[in-house]
Order: sequence, then structure tokens, then C-alpha cells
Amino acid sequence: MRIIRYVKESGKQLAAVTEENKVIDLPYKDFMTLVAEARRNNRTTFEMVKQLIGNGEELALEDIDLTTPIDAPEVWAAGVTYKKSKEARNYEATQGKLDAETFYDKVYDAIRPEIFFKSTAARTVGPNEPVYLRSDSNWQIPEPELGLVIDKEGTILGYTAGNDMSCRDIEGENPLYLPQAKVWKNSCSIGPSILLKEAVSDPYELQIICRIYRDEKLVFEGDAQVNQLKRKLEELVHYLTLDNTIFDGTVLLTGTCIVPPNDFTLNEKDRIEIEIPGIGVLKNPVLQSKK
Ligand code: DO4
Ligand code: MG
Repeated sequence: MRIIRYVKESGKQLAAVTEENKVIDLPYKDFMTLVAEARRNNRTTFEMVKQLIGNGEELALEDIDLTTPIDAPEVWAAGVTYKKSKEARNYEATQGKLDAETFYDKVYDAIRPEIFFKSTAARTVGPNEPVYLRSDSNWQIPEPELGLVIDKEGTILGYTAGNDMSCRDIEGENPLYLPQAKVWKNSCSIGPSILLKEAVSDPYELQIICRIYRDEKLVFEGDAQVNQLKRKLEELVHYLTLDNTIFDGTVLLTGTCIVPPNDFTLNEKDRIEIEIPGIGVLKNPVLQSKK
């Protein structure tokens, strides 16, 4: 069972999507209100949704205009949580040395993970909205990641897909430039749905697929599985929430495990697809940032 929002004349509508891809409206204004209502009734969100959709009118997923499944007040991200990311970061930090060892090896092996601030609701886009390219970077890639939707206590409520758009040249020039390599307008995308935690028996079995199209041709395709993650999901949440103020509906991206070839950079008008079976396909066109 997954939860989406779509755009109606009256505003944004929360809805459930069944295994058969039928969309049924839910009578709550947003995901966190649904979670709160389930808690008030001593039920899981999954049980509550199952009961609510009993007699609802069904719509087809293809006929609706999807938007972000949640207005995440903040999006945080973990980095260098997969070997593939460590190798790519080493490559860009050493001007293209293969097999180089750097501080990224240290953080990959350390007890403390890398956690950084990625986005706010105003900078985050949803399905079919453009992600932007930074005007001062010549080496930009999407980072397809599993996102955890958490509450203010750090409880994992569900899973979404995310794109941690990144500038490899800016981060490679100096790690202190990380916020500029990661945060700008429309540099983060999440969606298309929230797969409820109770609907997933083992999140490490989730698969992540990324496809990039240029002039309608597939120019990159890669895939990975969350079981390649060096850390436990709860460990990442622990470090994010430790002595921190976290808000209901925060999204924590868990790191990238798919990196396009080192000579690849995104172009304006490319189309990115990030698919996590069970969550859906997060599609975003790429545009140059407007000043
Ligand atoms: O250290 C930089 C961030 C790496 C990252 O975003 C990732 O591994 O996904
Ligand atoms: Mg990332």
C-alpha cells in the first residue's frame, strides 16, 4: 500500500494506491494527519488505510497529476554509505585517480556516518517537475536514493524515492564546498509515493533503478539493491536525530549506490527516471537554473 498526493481543482488530494494501481482518495489533508489519526485509533497507518479505502471511488494512476507525496519540511541526506559512492568521491577529490584513498575511505569505515542538510520544502520538487542544473558547475549528476519518511521522534513511517542532485566538480574541488555542491533551487526531488513501512517486509530487498534519456534515447541505466548499503537504516536515523530538532515528515535520503560513468554530465532537457519497485517511478526533466 502506498500513499500519493495529486493535484485537483480544489487543491492537493491525499490518496492510497492499491497493489492493482487503483487510486482511492483519503479523507485527510496530508500524510502526517493520516498517521496521527491512525495513532489516535490505536491502529497502524496500513490498517487504517485498508479500512478507509473499502468503498472509495477508484481512479486510474495514469489520469492524475502527481505531486510530492509530502511537503517534507526538511530533507537530510547520508553520504558515502555505498562502496560505489566512496569510489566516485575519491575519483573526483583526486582529479581522476582510480584506486586513490582519501578521507572518504575514513568516513565509509567510521562509526559516525556522514549526514548533511539537503533541502527544504521550497527547494524540493515532486514527480514531473524540473530539477535544475547549477549555472556554475560542469559536472552534474542525479543521485538516486532510498528516502526514509520519519516523524519527529525518528520513527520510520515509510519509504520514498529521492534524487540528491549533485555537482561533482564543486565537491571535488574542496569538500568544504559540499553545501554548494548539494543545495540550490530544485536540487532535490522526492516521490512518487510513500510506501508504508508496514507494507515492506525487508527494506534491504528494495531495488533502485536509474535511467537517463537524452533526445528520447537511453544514455544511462544503472541499478542496485539497498542490501549493498554499508549501514543500517536505523543507524542513519539515530545520528540524524541525536540531540537534534527534527520535524514530522522529514525525509532522510540514505545515499547513492548508482553513479553514471565519470565522463557523464547531465544536460538541459535530459529526463531522469528513478524507479524503486513498490514505490514507483520518479520522473523529472532537467532544466538549466534560471537566475
Ligand atoms: O560526501 C558527499 C556526499 C555523498 C552522497 O551524497 C552520497 O553518497 O549519496
Ligand atoms: Mg547523495
